[in-house]
Amino acid sequence: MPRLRRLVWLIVLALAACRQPEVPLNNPNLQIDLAYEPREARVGPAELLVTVRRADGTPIAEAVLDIRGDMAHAGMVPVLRQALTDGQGQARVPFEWTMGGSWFVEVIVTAPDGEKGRGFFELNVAS
Ligand SMILES: [Cu+2]
Repeated sequence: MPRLRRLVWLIVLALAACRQPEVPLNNPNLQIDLAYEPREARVGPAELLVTVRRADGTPIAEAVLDIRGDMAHAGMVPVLRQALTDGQGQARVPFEWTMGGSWFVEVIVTAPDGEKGRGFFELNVAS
């Protein structure tokens, strides 16, 4: 029995080590906005417009964006993109809605000073 318990602990520790540290949702220091074109999302190519600002509205340039678009149901291949914000704190990111239905877009932002924030957006994509 002690040996089994030790094995279980090792597995628990290994899983904990693998998990990425949770990035805070809606960090007030990193205001993340998402818009997209076409403005009425439908299946096909699209463009995401991500804007990142400080709480006082100052744009954050050269922030790294890790973007993941996925659907509410299981089994989809997520649409992953990386981008960097410009001097206006904006990035235009070529994207694609690969299926109609309920989507979410998660944007993890890493500012140049290392601060992180996460934005989470839900939308419906027409077929
Ligand atoms: Cu789907």
